[in-house]
Amino acid sequence: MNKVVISGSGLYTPPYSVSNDELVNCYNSYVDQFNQQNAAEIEAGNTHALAYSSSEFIEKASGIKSRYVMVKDGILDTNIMMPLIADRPSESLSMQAEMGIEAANQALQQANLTAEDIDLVIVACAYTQRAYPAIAIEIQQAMGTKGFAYDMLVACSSATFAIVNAVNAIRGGTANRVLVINPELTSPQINFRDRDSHFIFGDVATAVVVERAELSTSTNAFSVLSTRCVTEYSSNIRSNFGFVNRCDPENATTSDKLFHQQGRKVFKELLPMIYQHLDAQFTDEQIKPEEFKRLWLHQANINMNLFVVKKLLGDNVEPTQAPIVLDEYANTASAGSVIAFHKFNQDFKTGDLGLLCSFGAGYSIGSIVLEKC
Ligand code: CO8
Repeated sequence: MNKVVISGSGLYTPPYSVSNDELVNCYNSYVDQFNQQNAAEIEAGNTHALAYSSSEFIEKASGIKSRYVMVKDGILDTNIMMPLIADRPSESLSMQAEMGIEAANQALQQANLTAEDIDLVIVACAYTQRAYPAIAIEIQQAMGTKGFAYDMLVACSSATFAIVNAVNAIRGGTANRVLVINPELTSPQINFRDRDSHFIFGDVATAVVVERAELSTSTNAFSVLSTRCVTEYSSNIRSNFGFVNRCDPENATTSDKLFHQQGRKVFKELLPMIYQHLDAQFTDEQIKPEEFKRLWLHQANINMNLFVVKKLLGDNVEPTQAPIVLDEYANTASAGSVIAFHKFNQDFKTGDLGLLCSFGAGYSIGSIVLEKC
């Protein structure tokens, strides 16, 4: 079987940042507006008054301080509360292709490769902005990569599952060098009028090059030692957005067509799954958790990450062992663990071990053990 390495990574950070205070000010103005407009119904007990959001709650409950967005116009306008993203003509590059190419070029540069060296592109993210033609094929055309390309969606585990697909394609001989790209354009799916979730997500794009070890000339390559994926159906993180929505016009834009979740339940149900999943993988691979120099974990909630890390490594964990990026980027769906990997791997020496791990909707968990070459 071909040995496989991750030989480069890239990160595209969108141009606009939105702070918790900006978001909360807008949300609270909307609450005042709603409660005023519905005063009679609220008084009569037919409608619940909306409660204020707060930056203190957001930071304490999630660890998020700000997020990036591709388009800020509209998000902070109480009458709009969504990014105003204009339709582009079919001949123009799509927004997700544009974001993905920026990250992909960085990953190629780090891997010491050019686009023609790539024979498979996988675009993996929580949403693609259209069903077809695949964003990956659009990127293939725009960058000039060879071979074939496809899109895949597994919510927050899209990036790790796609890396596993890339590894298997190389091991099986259907590709030699794969670009895995995660253009996470989440802001159009955020319900900015929902207090429970208006603060959670941000936009970003990440990319990694996965290639046959013997072909790699990268000076910063990581050998893939072990991969593992698991899924278990749950509706606790859900969006009912889809191509059938228009067939029921009355319900086509109801709030269930945007991201929504039972955050507490997710917390309680997913954490034991993550721990059991990793424990089984480490046992099978005969690796002790303390042998990892770093855990590049999914970035949904700081308290969730602290729980996983403490369970694996004990109470005396240094912040550098499991870096947090969600304070600046918020939850970027599947890109979070790849951002952490990209930003925090330069101090690795030959033989150092790291774990890339995602967890989220589905439920889904993907984990990859990496060793610095
Ligand atoms: N401001 C002030 N108070 C608030 C707010 C707010 N914004 N929101 C809730 N509260 C209140 C609640 O009403 C509640 O009040 P009370 O006790 O009176 O009922 C109190 O604060 C506590 O509420 P919670 O119990 O809900 O608060 P938590 O401590 O559980 O924190 C979190 C909420 C942050 C949502 C937390 O539960 C969490 O992060 N859970 C993990 C969820 C998770 O990991 N989800 C993964 C989702 S991402 C994913 O899988 C990818 C999907 C695809 C991408 C989608 C792109 C859009």
